[in-house]
Amino acid sequence: MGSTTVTVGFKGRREDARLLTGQGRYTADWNQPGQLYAAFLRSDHAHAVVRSIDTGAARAASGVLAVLTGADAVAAGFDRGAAMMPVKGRGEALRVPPRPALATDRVRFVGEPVALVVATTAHHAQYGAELIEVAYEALPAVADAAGALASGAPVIHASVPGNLCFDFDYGDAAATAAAFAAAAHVVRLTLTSGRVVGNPMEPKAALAHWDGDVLDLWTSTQGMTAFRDSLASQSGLPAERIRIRARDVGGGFGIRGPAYPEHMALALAARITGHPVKWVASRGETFLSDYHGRGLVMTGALALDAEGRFLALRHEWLADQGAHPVATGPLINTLNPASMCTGCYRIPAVYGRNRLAITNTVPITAYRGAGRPDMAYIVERLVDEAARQTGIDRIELRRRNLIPREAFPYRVPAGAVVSEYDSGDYRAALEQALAEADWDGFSARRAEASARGRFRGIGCAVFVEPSGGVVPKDEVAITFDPDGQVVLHTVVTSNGQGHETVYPEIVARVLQIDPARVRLSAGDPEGPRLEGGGAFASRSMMSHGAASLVATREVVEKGRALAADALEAAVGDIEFADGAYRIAGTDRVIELTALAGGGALDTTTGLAATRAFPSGAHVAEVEVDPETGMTEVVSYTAIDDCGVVMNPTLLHGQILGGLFQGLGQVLGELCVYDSDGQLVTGSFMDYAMPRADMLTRFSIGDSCVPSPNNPLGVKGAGEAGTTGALPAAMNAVLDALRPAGVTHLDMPASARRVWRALKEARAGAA
Ligand code: SMO
Repeated sequence: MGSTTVTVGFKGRREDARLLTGQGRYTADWNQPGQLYAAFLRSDHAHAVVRSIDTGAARAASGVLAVLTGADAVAAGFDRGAAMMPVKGRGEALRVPPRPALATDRVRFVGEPVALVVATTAHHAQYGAELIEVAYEALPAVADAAGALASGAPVIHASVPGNLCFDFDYGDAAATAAAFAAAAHVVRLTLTSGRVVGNPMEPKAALAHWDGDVLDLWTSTQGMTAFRDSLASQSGLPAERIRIRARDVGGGFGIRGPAYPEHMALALAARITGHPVKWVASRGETFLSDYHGRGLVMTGALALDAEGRFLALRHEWLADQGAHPVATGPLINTLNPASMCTGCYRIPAVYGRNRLAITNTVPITAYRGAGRPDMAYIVERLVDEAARQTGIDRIELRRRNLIPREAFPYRVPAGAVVSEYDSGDYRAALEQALAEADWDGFSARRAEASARGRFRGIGCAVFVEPSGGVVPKDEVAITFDPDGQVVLHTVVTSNGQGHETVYPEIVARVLQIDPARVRLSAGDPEGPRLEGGGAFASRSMMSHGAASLVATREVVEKGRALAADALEAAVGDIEFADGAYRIAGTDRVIELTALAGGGALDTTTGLAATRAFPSGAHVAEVEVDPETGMTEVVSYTAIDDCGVVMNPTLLHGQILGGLFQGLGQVLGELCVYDSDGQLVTGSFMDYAMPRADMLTRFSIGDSCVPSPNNPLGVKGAGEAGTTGALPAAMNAVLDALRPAGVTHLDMPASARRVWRALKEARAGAA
């Protein structure tokens, strides 16, 4: 249970040689004999009535074999909306309007698929799409959540009055009100977590092919079962007649979880033409149609007593859901953040209300962190603000209020939202991060920066987040190749996490053999039939990793009885070590794999993955150039409790990737719509993706408290970097700017915004 700091050192992963030499197999790499190519015609209106669609010229164009419109989608029954929301809100269920694979009489966001052209080449399909004439009648559009809920706003779906698709609350309103009434200090902040675009390296792509009445769909996905079920619920196709095929996936981030209308349209096109149909999105289509993330306006209020003890918290969130509630969008804006609504602090009362609005924009779903970075962000900015207002040092204020190690399991006072932090030592992580970041030496560094004309700031964040999610059971199977290779089968496929490296290591550790003797077979529809979820909510280690451990132990026990028979000894006399059984005290040995013939050791095991709560303490240090507003993260320290560390290289790679994704949002990423619903940031020219030089000095360490909730003791790491980065880095930016009179700033701290904030502060002071 000790704490260790591990300096990041990169050791190769098993999949790297394949992936780095162009031998990865992404969706676009799959082909089927006789395949055709598709192109989508997308709406260029944010909100319009579709009066008519003339497909005549397109159908007559060279190479074009079919043109599909919304009428085809409706005729096929591919027109159901789908969004996950297991609870009711304030008396009403989530409103999910129907959603055809292709728009019918109305378009509701720029980029919405309107027609699909199938042709002999991708270029012919694209050319055909340009020949389609759509008669639109423009309607007033609304591109922001507050505007959508305002009276008189255009109604986007007849079945969603006032554009409010879900109204949710949690906690104890009365207790919270009483605590606020008795408070010595009340701190209030309204912050945005702006809309961002996931932008996986691999754009959305699919190859649809009907094998009789079974749909084979090659596509990039975070989980074949969730994807299959998502496609089934939107299309009405029975799940057992859908086979999702994915090998390598070039990034997930939440947005590769669900099936999209494009997938349904391609399935339909393959059925109608009788040919496999392939489509690979352009980067422009990624911006226009991959579901976006965040899109929040959050108001938080913290009540403190005279000694700085936290008494109560109040949250009020306004979440933009885009033109349709989809996939986990509603969940991640309600239950996910509510499960961590008091952050790492002992706060007796909390009340939160989340309103989810429909707007004329791309729908929103989970995006790395999925509501958690936002909650960590508002809580940790409130704590810094409380420190400023009360005059209590911001670290001291945190020390006073952190949940102590002996208080676990800790039940969050979120009312009907049941959430119990499993384990942690937040104070230890904080102290470790402060030491590693040389927090106490900051004033000298600030003075030195000041002498160079730069504003230097330091910020910290302590955070906790639920990981795991909602899958009842995750199964893995172990089989044996005739040549003695152990094969681990999982339903989960990697979208960059290094499963090929780490899952075999878990099996090999139990068997005490070289991991090279274990091979991962992930997501093979022809492999053993397995139930289970995919890679989301930082879960694939606690779910499939833990199941691999349990399954391998079962294999060893099965083998023990067989070994006893083979060696003609009592089971009690059989020892297992180094992949072999031995009669204790003798040299009579038999290899485990020698007993595996005829499937004798084949094992399928399922595990119900229980949530865990990874946590961490991060410190960011930034410098701002007041002449340009350019903000640079000069150093970053991340101390994370992801539970037991399975493979430090992969763990720290996850943390680092998460940091970049969080810092991307802090420093530059923002998806902007005009008030009329036109997407302004539709390419990398306008949308500032983070680059490798954004963070060059960093230290990533572990402060491990094992989770009691799974056999590996792991907690998940995929989203921790992002969750910590938002509050830590923005607190640092504010710390840099406050001496210059800036009291408030929203993400991203882009040069333009920072420069303007400094200018306004100077004008205000003058
Ligand atoms: S944002 Mo995630 O894939 O739960």
